[in-house]
Amino acid sequence: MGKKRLFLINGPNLNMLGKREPATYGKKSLEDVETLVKEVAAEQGFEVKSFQSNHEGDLVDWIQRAEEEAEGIVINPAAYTHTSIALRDAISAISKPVVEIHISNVHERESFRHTSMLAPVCSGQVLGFGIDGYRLATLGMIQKIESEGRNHS
Ligand code: CA2
Repeated sequence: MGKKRLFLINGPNLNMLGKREPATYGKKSLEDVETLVKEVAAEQGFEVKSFQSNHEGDLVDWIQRAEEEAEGIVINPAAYTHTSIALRDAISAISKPVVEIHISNVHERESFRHTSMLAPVCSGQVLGFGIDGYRLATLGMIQKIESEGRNHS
């Protein structure tokens, strides 16, 4: 059997990380985030497939792919967090665990960021820890996968 795999999915505008708004989103690039998650996952024996898109339907496609190709998903859905029934339905339709991560503390920002359409169908949520939140989300995701495996065997 091959290595266990996680999907790292980043939503709209996160390709701008490190290029704009460092006060809110830090100085690290999306590539730095992907490297961080790959390193953290590799230490736990997992490989990572990483995907970023500005398009809602493409994100839906990747969530669906996880059912066959990954053990779980770490996702920053960005602005679609607050609006997307399509992403919520896609997460509901798969059996794999999904952890939602936000770089900023959305609860100290505008009220429209306080609601997540996705949190009720996710296994967990990490927010407000900057880029390091991706590390926490990845470790939490792997712990969940490993403990579910133990429960079922
Ligand atoms: O805090 C987060 O991670 C967010 O998911 C980021 C989203 C925002 O809509 C959510 O409410 C919270 C925005 C991502 C935009 O990313 C940028 C990065 C650098 C420069 C400009 C935008």
